[in-house]
Amino acid sequence: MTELTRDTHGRPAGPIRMVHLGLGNFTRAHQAWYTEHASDRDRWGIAAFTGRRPTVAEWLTPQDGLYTLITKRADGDGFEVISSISRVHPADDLEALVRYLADPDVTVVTSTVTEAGYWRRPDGGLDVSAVPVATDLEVLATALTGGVDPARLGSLTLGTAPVRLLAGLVARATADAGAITILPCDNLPDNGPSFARVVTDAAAVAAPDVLPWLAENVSWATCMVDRITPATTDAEITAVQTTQGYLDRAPVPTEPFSEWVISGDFPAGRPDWESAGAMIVDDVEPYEQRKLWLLNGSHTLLAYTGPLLGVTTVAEAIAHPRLRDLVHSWWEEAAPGLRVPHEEYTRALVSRYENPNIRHLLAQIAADGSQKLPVRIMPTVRAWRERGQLPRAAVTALAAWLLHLRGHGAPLKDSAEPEVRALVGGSFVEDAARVLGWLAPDLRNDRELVETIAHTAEALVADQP
Ligand code: CS2
Repeated sequence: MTELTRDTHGRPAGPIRMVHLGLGNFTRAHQAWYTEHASDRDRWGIAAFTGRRPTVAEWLTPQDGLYTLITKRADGDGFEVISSISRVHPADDLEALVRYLADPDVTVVTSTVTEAGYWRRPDGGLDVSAVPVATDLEVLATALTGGVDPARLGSLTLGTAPVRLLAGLVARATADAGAITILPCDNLPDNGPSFARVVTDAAAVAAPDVLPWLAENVSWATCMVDRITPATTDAEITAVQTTQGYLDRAPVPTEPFSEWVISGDFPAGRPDWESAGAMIVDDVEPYEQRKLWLLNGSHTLLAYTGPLLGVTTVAEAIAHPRLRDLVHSWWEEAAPGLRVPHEEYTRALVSRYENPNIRHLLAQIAADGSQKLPVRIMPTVRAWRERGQLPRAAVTALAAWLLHLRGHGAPLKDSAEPEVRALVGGSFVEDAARVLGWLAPDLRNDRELVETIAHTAEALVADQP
């Protein structure tokens, strides 16, 4: 079996001009794919840093950063070798991050650090009381006393994305390497300003001298990203071996649909992503809300209701009459708050969900509900409660999450785990009050809502087959 390397496959590695933080399957199906298809792709190589686990660096480094993207169409698979990632580093390779960011040729940083990776307080500021954040701030502040020494910066151990990025930006300021744009790609409303806020808060504590440089040289762009990308299984590794004749340790399965809507300034340049189909707009919010509420919201709804009915994938869920009706009810509840048309979008969503060739596990989507429900479901709940109405499908999502916390469905996997697990364990009404108070402190005294969540949870349990 041949190996996948640049001697035999793909394009030569492009010069590193972009850094990505948090390399996962999604980035490899999305931002790296857009860069691969940009008209000026040979001029833009990506240096990618993994998320918490370094495994993808271990898989991709022997493959010179190459991997196979498998586009899973309803009628079969398409295979493509993606060459846009020039180097992969474990997340904790701060020496490499500092070196790249101090290089004037590197002008864009993209990131997918997950919702939890921003370390935000409910008001959006950096949660400086969280131990990993406080530790990082202390380490960085101490290293900076007496001036910036890039070698010393690179030798630090920092665990949180905002402080790591800040260390890189401090090195860039010291090297006077010029303007750079940070483009976060997480499923968060206003991801650019959100990331800007936590990194600036970190700077105010650990590196206040760099604040004027940050304000002048760093642009924070915002974007909406979309491509359903399940986790890799052995089936994909085998499919590449049998159809392509080489060994790829980490191919990525994805759907044919893809969307990227970006706004912001790139004064020092960026790849020609429009030529690959990205949309550049003045205001991302309408697209972001449509995607977060209709797609991610329905995903979250299914992630907790599906398992109660014995359903494990999105395709099975959308084929289940009760769950399908629930999704349509949710779309009717969320849509009135949108500023862009949704009919065609939801029609397309149904066929994306029905794709028989995509095995998207509800358990994968169920992770980190504490971060997802507030941005996907709660804006609709809030809008309806302001009018004194009860959005039944949204309430069902909240009730089903409550049951998930109580141990129904897939095992709980949540970055706020000890806290959210402790929300349940009393009566349904007590649990509902705590869950609601945690997700939306402004609604905590809404008795009617609390009781409806509790009754819905009880009914869901009673209805289980
Ligand atoms: C999903 C998303 O896991 C999840 O929470 O809702 O990963 C979703 O598949 C992507 O945002 C699609 O673009």
